[in-house]
Amino acid sequence: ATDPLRVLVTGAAGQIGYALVPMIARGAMLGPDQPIILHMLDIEPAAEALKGVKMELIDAAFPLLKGVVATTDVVEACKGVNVAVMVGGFPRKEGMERKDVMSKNVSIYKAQASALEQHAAPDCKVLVVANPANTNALILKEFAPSIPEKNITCLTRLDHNRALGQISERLNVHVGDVKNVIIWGNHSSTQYPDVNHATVTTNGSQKPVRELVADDKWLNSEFITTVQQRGAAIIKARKLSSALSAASSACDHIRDWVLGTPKGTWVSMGVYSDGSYGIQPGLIYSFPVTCEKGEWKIVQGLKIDQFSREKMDNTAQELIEEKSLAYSCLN
Ligand code: NAX
Repeated sequence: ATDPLRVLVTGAAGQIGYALVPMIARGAMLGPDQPIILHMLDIEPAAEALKGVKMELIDAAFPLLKGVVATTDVVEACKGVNVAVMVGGFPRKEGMERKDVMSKNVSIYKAQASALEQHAAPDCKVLVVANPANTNALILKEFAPSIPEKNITCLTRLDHNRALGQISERLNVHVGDVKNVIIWGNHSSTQYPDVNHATVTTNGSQKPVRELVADDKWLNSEFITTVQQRGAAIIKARKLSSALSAASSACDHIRDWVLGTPKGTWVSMGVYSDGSYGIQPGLIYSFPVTCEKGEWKIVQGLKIDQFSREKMDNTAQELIEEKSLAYSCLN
């Protein structure tokens, strides 16, 4: 029998946590044959709610779920974890300054970085979901220097999946037949959803999305803003932010990272920039990646036109500013 893997979910009593933990326990993240021990962390005000989630996990009698740790102690939460999904954070509340939100999250991610560094399994893979996701991941990386930087990522797969969804709706094709969109940059409204290399499989052959949509005006404006603003549209409709789609895409992110991307397919992940595509090293930036044997690799050699270049640089610029804001909070 396979040994169980320990998966940490922080902020597990929250909305995304509530959608995410049953998905993990059903094998959506690490596969249908991989037993799981779930570690759930939240803070004291949510301790009772967290207990309730644990009760429900027990009641659901998941065959793959070999244990549940529900705690408000970050050290206990991080012990021996193989995968860490960081959903907990300080939300932006109305009227709050950007700097105040950043400052709260910097101190959370600094503390959790140290706990992971000291207590997680040495090869632990980290996915940061909580906003500002790229910059939280960067802080985590800075304060967990012994965790290899390639093990620290942030979630832009939701944006990626939203882009696939928009193309599939527009062309009236199944979303599984659309692939190789790219989300470049920050998980924020400056992200650049790029369809220049995306394809649709119809009747066994692959056609470029640009050719099939045949409406550059829509692709270069409305499509991009719809994907960028999708989070806000969900809030408007649901009076709550995206949760099931965020949880599902977090599973997709880890699953593809650990089990590999299908041949000929790439996905978007926020990863530590090595300078590819002229993006300043030292930022966590979303790139197209392929994964094999538990390692991601940035897709190289894609042609970048002037339109894309500007948008890729613009979102990099925002990340540079977030980084300096985050550093100014460290003192
Ligand atoms: P909720 O407010 O429902 O849940 C957050 C949970 O985190 C709460 O239970 C809270 O008590 C807990 N928490 C706060 N500080 C903590 C700490 N120091 N340690 C452990 N837990 C802590 O928010 P939810 O809707 O679940 O969203 C969670 C985060 O995901 C937010 O930061 C949100 O902005 C971000 N998102 C990121 C997305 C992405 O694609 N990267 C998309 C969805 C989502 O908006």
